[in-house]
Amino acid sequence: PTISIISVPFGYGAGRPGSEQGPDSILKFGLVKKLEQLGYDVDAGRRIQLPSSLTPYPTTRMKHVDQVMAVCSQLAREAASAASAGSIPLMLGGDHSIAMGSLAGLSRHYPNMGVIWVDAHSDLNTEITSPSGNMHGIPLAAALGLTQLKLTQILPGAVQLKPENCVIIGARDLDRDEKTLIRSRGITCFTMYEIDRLGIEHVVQEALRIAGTGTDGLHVSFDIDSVDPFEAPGTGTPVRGGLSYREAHLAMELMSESGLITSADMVEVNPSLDRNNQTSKLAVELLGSLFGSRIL
Ligand code: DIR
Ligand code: MN
Ligand code: MN
Ligand code: MN
Repeated sequence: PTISIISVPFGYGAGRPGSEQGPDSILKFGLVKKLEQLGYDVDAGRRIQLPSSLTPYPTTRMKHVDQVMAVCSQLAREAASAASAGSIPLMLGGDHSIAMGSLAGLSRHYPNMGVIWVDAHSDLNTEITSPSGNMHGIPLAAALGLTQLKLTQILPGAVQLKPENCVIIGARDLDRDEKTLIRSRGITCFTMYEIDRLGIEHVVQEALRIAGTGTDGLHVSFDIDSVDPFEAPGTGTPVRGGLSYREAHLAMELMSESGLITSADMVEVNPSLDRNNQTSKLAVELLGSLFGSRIL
């Protein structure tokens, strides 16, 4: 099998700079070699070009919305083309706003896709409810068709996610309107409370059942801030009480063993906030587990 790595060096969807350095850092710490050792053909040459209109000063309440749209449109085309070529698209962020591009593109190939969203946050704000104006807080809402911004504006022919095919894992910092939305739309959300009580194995198996049954593809969108800041300090919005090192790996190992995963994002790695490149190295290891690396 082939993995197509798509680098998306864009960080203006986050509140602070640095995640645009994520892709190069993850690649520098050996992702391609690791995936090749696991037996994949790796196509690592795809890189999204940034819009020339990039200015660090936001001009709208939702910050840098035009730039996010431009990056996501390009990414959507790359992801769609990689998926139709039969390979596994792996998007390296960048901040989490880029997932709107991933999902727009992938949904054209997998119109009934499931998504497992591993994140400290639920990314279910809208242009109306967002307290920060940061675009990385809205991608899951956008994919579900709950924002003014629609996936079809990113890529014609894109298909919205169905709430019953979407599962959040690792949440522990939800805004008020996000909580309301999770309840009203019936989105499955395994917060850290459920992980503590049920165990990560049970939670991930349930997530695979919910998002992987009756769907035609399964995308993992992995925000590195899902992992506890003790292990993953290099991220823009760290929240205490996250996944342990082994919980994160076991989640990836179980998703790998399911054989259901057809694409993934690894986002919010911010090398400028990291300690000894610990977070970039963790991202490489976790992607190894997602694509078949085993202890024994
Ligand atoms: C917050 C933070 N809910 C917002 N979101 C983050 O800005 O909408 N997502 N950091 O990863
Ligand atoms: Mn996120
Ligand atoms: Mn997050
Ligand atoms: Mn059960």
